[in-house]
Amino acid sequence: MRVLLVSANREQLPSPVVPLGVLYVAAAVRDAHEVRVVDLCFEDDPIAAVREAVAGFRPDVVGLGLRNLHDNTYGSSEPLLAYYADVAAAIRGAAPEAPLVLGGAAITLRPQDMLERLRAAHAVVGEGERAFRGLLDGLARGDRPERVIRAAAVRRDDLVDAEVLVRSARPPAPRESLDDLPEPARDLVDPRYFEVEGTDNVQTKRGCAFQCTYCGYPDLEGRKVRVRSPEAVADEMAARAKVPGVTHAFIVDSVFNVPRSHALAVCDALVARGAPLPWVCYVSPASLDEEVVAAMARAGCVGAEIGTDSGSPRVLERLRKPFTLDQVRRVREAFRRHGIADCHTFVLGAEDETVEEARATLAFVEELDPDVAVFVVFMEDREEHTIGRARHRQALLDLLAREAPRRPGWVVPELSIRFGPKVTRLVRRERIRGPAWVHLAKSRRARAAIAP
Ligand code: B12
Ligand code: SF4
Repeated sequence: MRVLLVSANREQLPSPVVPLGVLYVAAAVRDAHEVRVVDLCFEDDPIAAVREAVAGFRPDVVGLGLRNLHDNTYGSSEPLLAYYADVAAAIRGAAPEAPLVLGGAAITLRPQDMLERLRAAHAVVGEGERAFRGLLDGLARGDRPERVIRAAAVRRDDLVDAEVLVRSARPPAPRESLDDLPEPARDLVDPRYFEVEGTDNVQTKRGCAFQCTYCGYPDLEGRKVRVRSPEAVADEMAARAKVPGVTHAFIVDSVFNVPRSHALAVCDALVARGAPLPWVCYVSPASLDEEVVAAMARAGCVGAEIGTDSGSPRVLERLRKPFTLDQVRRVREAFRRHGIADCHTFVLGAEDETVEEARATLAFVEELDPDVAVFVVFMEDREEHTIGRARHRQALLDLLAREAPRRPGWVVPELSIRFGPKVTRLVRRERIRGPAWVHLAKSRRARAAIAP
């Protein structure tokens, strides 16, 4: 069958992101089906581009990859959903006979209303490789597959009784090793990603075993951690380093440093290949010690993003974060010693946090003095906007508006403080490559070093 995969994401901040999931899915099906990818990220007229791609290829099936429900401000998802609906309508209009299959993080997080709203034939919830392949093979045989296809790693109670879920008699697919998956179809990537910014993405594992209350990552990848062979990861990094324009890698794991033994093994394998690319990753202060930080530095890590979330022990506990503030302090010191830039994200207004606790978070950030601190004011997806809630949010934003501008490493995307198209244009004009926040961190450190 002819299969067109469409990556709808057009978000350019903090940087354009290579559609790794779509490329994994493309690789998993192209031995049996003819596959094309159309990426709308850099298209001036995405609707015209998708119509043209459909008309030129005449696909039997169209897979629509949807990544983000939110932008960086975590405000309303309405504008994105309206855009996705336009893309879906354009596809349906140009190929009315071809089943439209939705996939990607946005679908896994909200499968049912996305199916309805985008009037699609199917939705793949969770990892797409086996599920989409099974769906295509079924369609090719003339089967009538379920409307929602759930990947084996995803266990979501709310989906079990979902109206749209036509139960399957088939048992879930057996768990395969991640090493059995073909490498992402990088020959199909739009080269403009590496002209603009230079960061490619690599995955070393899937899953997160922690249970922070608000976090959807375990829903996306499962709670059981499955790892790739460290050698395969290092080979992939070494190969990416040879691609013109690729200057950095982002390790997209939910948490790079857990399990600890795997993180150390990946670092060793990278060192054995001469630390081929500078890279950035997400870490958790839980079980992150000096030995791991030193190994990361040797292996080429230049930046670590940390979901520290709060400076209030009570709020951390409420969020079920698996670490203490003392662990955060120790990790900060270790990164400083080993020359890895750190970027901590703080979420104000989550759970029943009081304004006093929000202030305690700001005081903690001041004491911690990370290279970069990003602040987000929490908003539930489709949260009901009561007047009280709106006032509380506004009070937190006012607090940040007063405090953040005079602290050099503080970033507030929602208030465009050290974030936004203007900052990005400046960074690109200077021909700075790799994640912009790492450069903000470096320049802060350099200024601190020469300060009297
Ligand atoms: C790494 C990461 C980043 C990095 C990316 C770095 C890089 N160069 O790649 C950075 C920090 C830059 C980033 C930024 C943002 N991110 Co982010 N990010 C992630 C993370 C942790 C991993 C994404 C990833 O690469 N996964 C690996 C690939 C292989 O998985 P995948 O894309 O999900 O694809 C699989 C399935 O979804 C499915 N699939 C995918 N496409 C398709 C298509 C079809 C047809 C089918 C059938 C299946 C299918 O199969 C794939 C293979 O199994 C996820 C959370 C998570 N654990 O998934 C959040 C996540 C994707 N990000 C999210 C968001 C919101 C953002 C930002 C808007 C805000 C922010 N700062 O976090 C920006 C937007 C950036 C942009 N330009 O789009 C959200 C998106 C959903 C939502 N809530 O809106 C997520 C899910 C986290 C969350 N908060 O819930 N992000
Ligand atoms: S450790 Fe990170 S990825 Fe895992 S549940 Fe907590 S916030 Fe989510």
